[in-house]
Amino acid sequence: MLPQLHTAQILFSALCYLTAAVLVFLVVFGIVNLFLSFFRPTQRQLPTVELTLGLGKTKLSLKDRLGDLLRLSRFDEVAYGRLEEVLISADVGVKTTDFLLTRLRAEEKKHETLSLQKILSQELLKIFEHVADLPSNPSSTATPHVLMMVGVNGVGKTTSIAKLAHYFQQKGEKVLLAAADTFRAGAVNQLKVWAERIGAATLAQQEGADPASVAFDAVKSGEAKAMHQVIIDTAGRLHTKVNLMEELKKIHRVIGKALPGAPHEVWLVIDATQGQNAFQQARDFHAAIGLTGIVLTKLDGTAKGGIVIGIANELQVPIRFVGLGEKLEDLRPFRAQEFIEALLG
Ligand SMILES: Nc1nc2c(ncn2[C@@H]2O[C@H](COP(=O)(O)OP(=O)(O)O)[C@@H](O)[C@H]2O)c(=O)[nH]1
Ligand SMILES: [Mg+2]
Repeated sequence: MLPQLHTAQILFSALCYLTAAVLVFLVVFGIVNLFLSFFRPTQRQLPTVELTLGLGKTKLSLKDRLGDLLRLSRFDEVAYGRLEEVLISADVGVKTTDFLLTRLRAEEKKHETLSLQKILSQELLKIFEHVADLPSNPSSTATPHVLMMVGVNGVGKTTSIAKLAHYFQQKGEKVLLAAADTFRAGAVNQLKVWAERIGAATLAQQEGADPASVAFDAVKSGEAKAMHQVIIDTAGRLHTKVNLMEELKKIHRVIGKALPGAPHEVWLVIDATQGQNAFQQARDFHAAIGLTGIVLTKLDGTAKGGIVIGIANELQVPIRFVGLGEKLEDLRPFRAQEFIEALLG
């Protein structure tokens, strides 16, 4: 009886000590955490796995359509035929599909054991890396850094501008938005509402004002107020209308008069769901005013993201941001590696 009681007492005391130790640990952990929280930056950082997560929401995938082909390291003509079909159906474009197939045939001979998935990933990465460093960079040191956004109607220029402004503000930059879409009724107001929501400055004149004059004033104001970024919204215009493209060239010239060297970037916004038509827009805008970047929106609404491969390869214009939805956080910097992983799994 006695030894049993003794064991029970020992077990009970051990349990008490253990509970006390856990409690002490929790209290100390809580205090240390509270203390450390005073030193953590309050500014919210964008998550680094952003694009992977975002693309996870899309249907964007060549993997499903290529299936077992991706694992092969030797192909016959039937396999090449299937690959060609899949690349073209994903909006990669005929020219770039031909280019990729030629590259794959050459690489396949060189590497006996590499799978199609590996070789295709490498070739796609080469295309994106080649253009990534060509034009000036968004983190250019010019102050203010002037970014002009162009594109056809409804592709997502204005909303992308708001998302971009939000992105720059998250990095601690001061942003001024210029309402140079003075043509469409309600466009000035749409930009103002967005600016208010995210706490960015705006420069606007009345509807119908000369867009070049709005852009000029915005750049001057951005300079006077020591803004980091001046982002210029422009009216949507058909790439086939010569007079509208001339107006865009005028805005571009006038911005250069307000600040020599500006605009530092001209980004075309294209809608991924428009497929080859978006490619044609990129070609025409690039020829007319010289693009330094592409923003690809509505990737959440299509499985055909291949358009950016053709644009990077044939027009040599880098892809800067991708839009994956309508929320502020849904515009993410384009990262080639992650994009390719989302495509090929
Ligand atoms: N699903 C989705 N919708 C978008 C995206 N980007 C923009 N939109 C929507 O596209 C519509 C047109 O956008 P807007 O910025 O006014 O186009 P703009 O005429 O080029 O200025 C709006 O309803 C936006 O919310 C995106 O990445 N995904
Ligand atoms: Mg707009």
